[in-house]
Amino acid sequence: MSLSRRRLMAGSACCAAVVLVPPIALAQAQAPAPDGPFKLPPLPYPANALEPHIDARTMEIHHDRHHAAYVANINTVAKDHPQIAEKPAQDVLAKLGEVPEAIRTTVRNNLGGHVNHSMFWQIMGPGGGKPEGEVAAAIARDLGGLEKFQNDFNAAGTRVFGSGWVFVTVGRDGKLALETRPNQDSPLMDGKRVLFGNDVWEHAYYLSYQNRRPDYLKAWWNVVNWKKISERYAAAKSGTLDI
Ligand code: MN3
Repeated sequence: MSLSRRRLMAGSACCAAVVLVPPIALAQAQAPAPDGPFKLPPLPYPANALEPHIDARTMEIHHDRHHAAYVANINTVAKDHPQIAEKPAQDVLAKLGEVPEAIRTTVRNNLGGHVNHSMFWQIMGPGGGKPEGEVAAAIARDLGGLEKFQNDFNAAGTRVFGSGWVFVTVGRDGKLALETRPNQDSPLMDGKRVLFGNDVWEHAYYLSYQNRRPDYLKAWWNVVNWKKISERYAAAKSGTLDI
């Protein structure tokens, strides 16, 4: 077993991803992910595309190191447990109890981290804008309208203690709900579908916002890709939304 693999495994057994890691661990995380069935999706825009709301360095570290580490960790597990790659990720997460106990926490943290971030890059983009059409109507119907919803979402994200996510879930009937999860947990673990969500781990905002998570949450709406969210909404209603 290589040194880098031992380090990654040790890291995954302890904590999903560390925000402040010693230089040697960062260097390891920069190495290409071990070959395996799980792939790091490229950012769908340049790392600086979300400035000034999310700075390029934050995006580079977040995608190229944090997300890459989740992918590397889950590929390492898949070498000895290939069955975790034989089903869609959302199905594995919905039935974590069927995953061998020895790897269950590693799968929860790293497959969870992989799907959460894969969704996250998709639903952001430069340009901002407002929800339209069915999504706007669903926000008005289920979440009290855009202004109330954004205030509630930001408040929920602020209340997450430590690391976690704030999500909007969507049912097959198009109904929306707001929920938060710790660490890299996901509503997928309850068989739900995620319309979109925001990462409130410190690594998502600390370089620009330091401890001011509420400022990050507020600014984040400027980089939400409502067109992509509309596509995800339509997919959810037709039963084809995966992660
Ligand atoms: Mn993150």
